[in-house]
Amino acid sequence: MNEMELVSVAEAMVAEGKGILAIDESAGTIAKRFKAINIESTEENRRAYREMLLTTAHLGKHISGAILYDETIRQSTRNGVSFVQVMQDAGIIPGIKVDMGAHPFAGHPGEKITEGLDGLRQRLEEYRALGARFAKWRAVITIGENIPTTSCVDANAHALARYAALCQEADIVPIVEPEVLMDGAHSLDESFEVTEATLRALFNQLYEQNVLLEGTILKASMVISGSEATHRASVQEVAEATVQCLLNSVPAALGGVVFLSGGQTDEEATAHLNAMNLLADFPWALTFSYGRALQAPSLKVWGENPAANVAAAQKKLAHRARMNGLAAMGQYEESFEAA
Ligand code: 5MM
Repeated sequence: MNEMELVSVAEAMVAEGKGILAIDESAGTIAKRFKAINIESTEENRRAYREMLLTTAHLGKHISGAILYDETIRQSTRNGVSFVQVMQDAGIIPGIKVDMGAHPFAGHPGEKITEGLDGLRQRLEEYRALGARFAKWRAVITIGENIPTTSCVDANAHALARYAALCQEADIVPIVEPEVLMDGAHSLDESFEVTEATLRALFNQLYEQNVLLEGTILKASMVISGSEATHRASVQEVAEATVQCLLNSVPAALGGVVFLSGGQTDEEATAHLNAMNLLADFPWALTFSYGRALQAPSLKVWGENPAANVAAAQKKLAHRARMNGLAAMGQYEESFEAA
């Protein structure tokens, strides 16, 4: 394990004013996104869409790294330049999703366990040779009646730590993502309680399994009201609760914190990140690793006419990257959206 390299890659991933572009949708998820815009999910359409995103001019100004999917890391532009090369030329660190998805957790109705540890050591070796310098593994925690159970939280935390240790052995920075889903009618307080318990379980396991925290990035969900809650917490309440939850449960030694957007609108996700960064100085950088909240406007425009709208779609992505880059420094203002 090259500790110096792990720490320097982790630092670069959360460099000031930059965050991560999550474009690691698995085959099923990208098909769902494409269906919503009436685009068929063929390999060529997926390649063309990801080429549009990755070749956006000056993307590296606000994007430090991008998380790819197994298919995408092997793809190239129409002109034959590999996506990894495009990213390296733009100063964007290539990352890779290595989990094999969240599956029903046996004996625990309504809960999920993420799979993908079998053969992971060999897959990481291959991804490193292909150019990946960081990886991602997502666990899914659902809030509902009598869930999450401690066994679900602990089993996912254990798997996340096993994955993280294997990544570091291969000189790949692990992003650990224990997503507490926004789906449901739960309150901000319930979200706080579950997120705190999940993070505590995760960091216990990372400690138990000798994971170098300085060479690890946490991808956290914000502490937020459920999407069907009757009372939705304000931007300020979400920011304060999220920061308090992290301060309660995340060691200062960690390499950095990036957030997922989890179904928030793009502007909501930016406003929340900005409000957090206005609160105080933290032991870690707080930035973004959004999927939907970075891609949504761009995907919509591209889907209207993939052949003709490349430049217009890239403009949308560049705008959201800039807005979130500013939010990562607490310098975002709603009025910038119109500019
Ligand atoms: C881009 O979506 C990622 C992959 O999801 P699947 O494995 O379900 O296809 C997802 O892990 C994503 O990286 C995070 O959830 C963050 O994305 P959002 O849209 O929540 O910001």
